[in-house]
Amino acid sequence: MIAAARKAARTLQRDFGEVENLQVSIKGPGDFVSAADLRAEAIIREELEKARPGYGFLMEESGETAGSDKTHRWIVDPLDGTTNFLHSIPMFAISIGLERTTATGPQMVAGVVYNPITDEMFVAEKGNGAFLNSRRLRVSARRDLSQAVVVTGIPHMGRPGQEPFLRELATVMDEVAGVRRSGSAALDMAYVAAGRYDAYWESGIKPWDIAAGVVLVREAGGFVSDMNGGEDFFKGSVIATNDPLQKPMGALLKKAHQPRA
Ligand code: LIP
Repeated sequence: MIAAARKAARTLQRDFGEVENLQVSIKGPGDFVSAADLRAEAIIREELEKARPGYGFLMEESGETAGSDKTHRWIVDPLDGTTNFLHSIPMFAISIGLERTTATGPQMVAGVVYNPITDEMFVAEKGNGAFLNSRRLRVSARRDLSQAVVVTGIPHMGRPGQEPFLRELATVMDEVAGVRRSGSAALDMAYVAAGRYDAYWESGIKPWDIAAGVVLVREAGGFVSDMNGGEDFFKGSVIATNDPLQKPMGALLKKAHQPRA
């Protein structure tokens, strides 16, 4: 997984430099970034197929590919933070997650999130901890929302959920020390695992945006759930945080959607 991320990163680093030149072109870098995304995905698929023949794939650009091994599936976003990349904002990552299905159902068991520009390689394997460039990661120890800096995703033009999000933001911003928006869910999850953010929440998210981050946060001692505290975070809503803030954050987001008195 690390080798696949590093190999794809080499083309993304080169393409990122080219995008900066394209910002001033009339056509803009849109098509170029789409090509960069597809190139990175093809490299990752080739490397993972060599390493683990038969595993299935769920990839942002090429969708679902069933494998001969029905118990393993890669869940991959080759370029999470596409809009940042398009605007030469160096906050994007390659995200590779591995899902294993046993008698108890599917579970994420390994994850890699790599930002090629900062050279930050976040890795985790179930039961073996989470690491950033070989340094052990732990989620933050903050227990009080009033001291917490939280991160989220903001719906934009063409994305549903703007009204519910504004209710969530109005409720959360009144209780925390700060709200951030990075543009990469994979890095948001990695930063929660590293203790940089105290909590992350987002609705309308895709499995490939957060699959690797689920393992990072859990192996760093944190908790990942859907907005109702369940395991359905691949259905589009996610909260990732530490133990003390798990309940307060969930209650705050539930309060945001209660009818106003
Ligand atoms: C992005 C997510 C981000 C979300 C953006 C976008 P992409 O993924 O990582 O958190 O808010 O709207 O979906 O599209 O750059 O891979």
